[in-house]
Amino acid sequence: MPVAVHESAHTVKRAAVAAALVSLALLGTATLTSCTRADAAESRGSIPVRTPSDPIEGQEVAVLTDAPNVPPPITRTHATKVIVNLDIIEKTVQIADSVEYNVWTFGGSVPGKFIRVREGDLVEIHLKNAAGNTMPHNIDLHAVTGPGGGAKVSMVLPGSESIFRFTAMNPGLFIYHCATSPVPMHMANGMYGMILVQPKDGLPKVDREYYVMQSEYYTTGKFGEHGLQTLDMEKGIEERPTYVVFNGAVGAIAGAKALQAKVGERVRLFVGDAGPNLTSSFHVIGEIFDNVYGEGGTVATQHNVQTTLIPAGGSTIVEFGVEQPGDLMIVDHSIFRAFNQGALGMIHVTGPDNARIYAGVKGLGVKGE
Ligand SMILES: [Cu+2]
Repeated sequence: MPVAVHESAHTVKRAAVAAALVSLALLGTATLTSCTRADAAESRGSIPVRTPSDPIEGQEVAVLTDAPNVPPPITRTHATKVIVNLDIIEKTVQIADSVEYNVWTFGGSVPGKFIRVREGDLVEIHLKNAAGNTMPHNIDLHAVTGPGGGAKVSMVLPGSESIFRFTAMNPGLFIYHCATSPVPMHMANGMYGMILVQPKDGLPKVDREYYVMQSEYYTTGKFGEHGLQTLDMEKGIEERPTYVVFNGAVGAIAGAKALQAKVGERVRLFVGDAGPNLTSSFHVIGEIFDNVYGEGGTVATQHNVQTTLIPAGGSTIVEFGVEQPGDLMIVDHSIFRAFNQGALGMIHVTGPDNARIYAGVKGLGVKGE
């Protein structure tokens, strides 16, 4: 009997423990499940099927800029019709010291014009192919919702013009490029640029905005070989660029052409990677990105970043406060590209030195040593 009582008590105790464990487990599961669902829902966001509904008030001609300049922020609070006049120009430019190349351009330089519109705008692209040009061209803007991103309806022969419209429904920083066959050839020859679809509520105020675009040239001659160079398709296919550059040429944003900033300012870089092949490990030596809008989207997805990846055919937006004077080097941190292929730019920062932030104490590079 005592044994039976004991067993019975033990059984009851065991059952109670089991019940408690089960309820704890259930509670845990319920908590976990609800957390997971809430977090997942938040991280996924909603998936809108968009319909343009903002009334289009008036019309304006887009201000277009050459790199490294960016059109001023849009301050209007309504949607409008924006006319974008893009002239395709084939010309010979210098891509390095004594190295020339026959580029095909959107607006006369590589990279092409920077376009800035507002989310909800009705954008009308007027694409003119100059009479003296040799090739048909078109445009695929990654900001377009529709087949080919505009390429299907924008093909234009030398001496004529194509016009097409789209509503800029998704905000963000987008690449555009020529998509005429053979597409890699048109892109390798310089046919790319960027369009910012500014979110309706704008971007945080900064002191300076710059347009920086990485891309590659595949030339028949070696890096630095003088004279007029032509496209080496084999190198392109093998993804062996001769040049990797910012803003279309070696030194385009270095030395006397360096980007400028002052201590105490906030800087935003709109950075694109036209490829045609390479992903960029984008880095600014001596600076840390306070905000990175990953892949050119509209959410600051990360803070305090050293190097950010930019896919070919993609972009990123980086923002940082400038705290210390000196030259900040812009590089693709796949570092042979920076020091042997041209992927080197510069931000020249002026202003008061702050030894609390940065100071040499002893060594070869220290003044007075
Ligand atoms: Cu083209």
